Amino acid sequence: MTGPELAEAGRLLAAARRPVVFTGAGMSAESGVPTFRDAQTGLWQRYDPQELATPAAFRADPALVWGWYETRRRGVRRALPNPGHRAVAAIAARLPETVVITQNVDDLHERGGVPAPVRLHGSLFAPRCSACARPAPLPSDLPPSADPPEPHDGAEPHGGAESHAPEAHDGPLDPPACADCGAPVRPGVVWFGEALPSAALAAAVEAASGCDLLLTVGTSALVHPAAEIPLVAARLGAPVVQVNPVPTPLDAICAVNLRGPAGEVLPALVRAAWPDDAVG
Ligand code: BJW
Ligand code: ZN
Repeated sequence: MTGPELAEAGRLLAAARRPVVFTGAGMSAESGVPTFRDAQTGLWQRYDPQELATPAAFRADPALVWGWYETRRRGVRRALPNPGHRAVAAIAARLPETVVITQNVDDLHERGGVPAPVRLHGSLFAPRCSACARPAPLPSDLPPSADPPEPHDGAEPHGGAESHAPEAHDGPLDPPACADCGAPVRPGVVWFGEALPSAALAAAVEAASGCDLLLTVGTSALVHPAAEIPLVAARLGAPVVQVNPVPTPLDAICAVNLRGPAGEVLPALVRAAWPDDAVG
């Protein structure tokens, strides 16, 4: 990231009235939540998505899949929003028509100050029946070995370098049974081959169609249809600014590529847009 690129992105953000912030796993990487496709640390380097993130995988071995997601959910519970999440909240506070669209299944945007992001791929915190779709309660986070989240005073919001990756995979765990029909409860996320929630997808397309800036953060832009959201905005003339340490397929359509980690670049971008504000 160079000074002129940051300054140009800051100008675009300061001029925007209806920005969309579109986020992927890299948004939460500095909170210690692993991405999917990064070399060394990505989940798909260690786990086969076909065995864990498809409807067929759940049918074949519900305990394997449920246990893996429970381990990840507990990891996310221990993670904290990082300065990038706070910067997104600062943008939304400054520009009330901001729409935050996330592919992430964690709750770090909410805890970072964005109460209702548009969720394209569901949530780790919204399990439902695999047969009748009735929402199911979250399992208790006990046993007592689970560390409680650190109290957070807002002064040092970084989740820290500590990884909350499912290193110590707790192993298979039978899912609870639905209180209505008795079928196994499943994670409330979108697996490969499943349709995205139609209301969320429609809201995302509408926001991207009407935005005057799209800021894409921490996504490899390889998974469809979510990856088409920045393309919709670009096609209709909105500038696209990308925050990512490495190139992605979106580079070519971006007005500005800010190469760097979200937790550093986004606060710098907010400062560049509104130098007189005490944010970031
Ligand atoms: C940092 C950073 C830092 C690191 N700061 N940045 C068109 C073409 C080809 C294929 C398809 C197509 N249309 C559909 C498909 C099939 C498939 C698909 O896209 N496959 C491709 C992978 C080839 N799509 C689907 O199956 C979708 N469903 C569908 O199309 O249904 C059709 C249908 C219609 C009607 C009825 C029925 C069916 C569903 C996709 C669901 C994706 N689910 C997952 C798992 C969610 C649950 C879970 O968490 O386990 O969603 S997969 C995974 O990928 C997860 C993510 O949300 C998603 C995107 O990943 P993301 O966020 O981009 O992460 P990474 O790891 O890929 O990238 C991280 C980035 O961060 C990198 O660029 C880093 O450099 C960067 N980074 N540190 C900033 N500090
Ligand atoms: Zn049921």
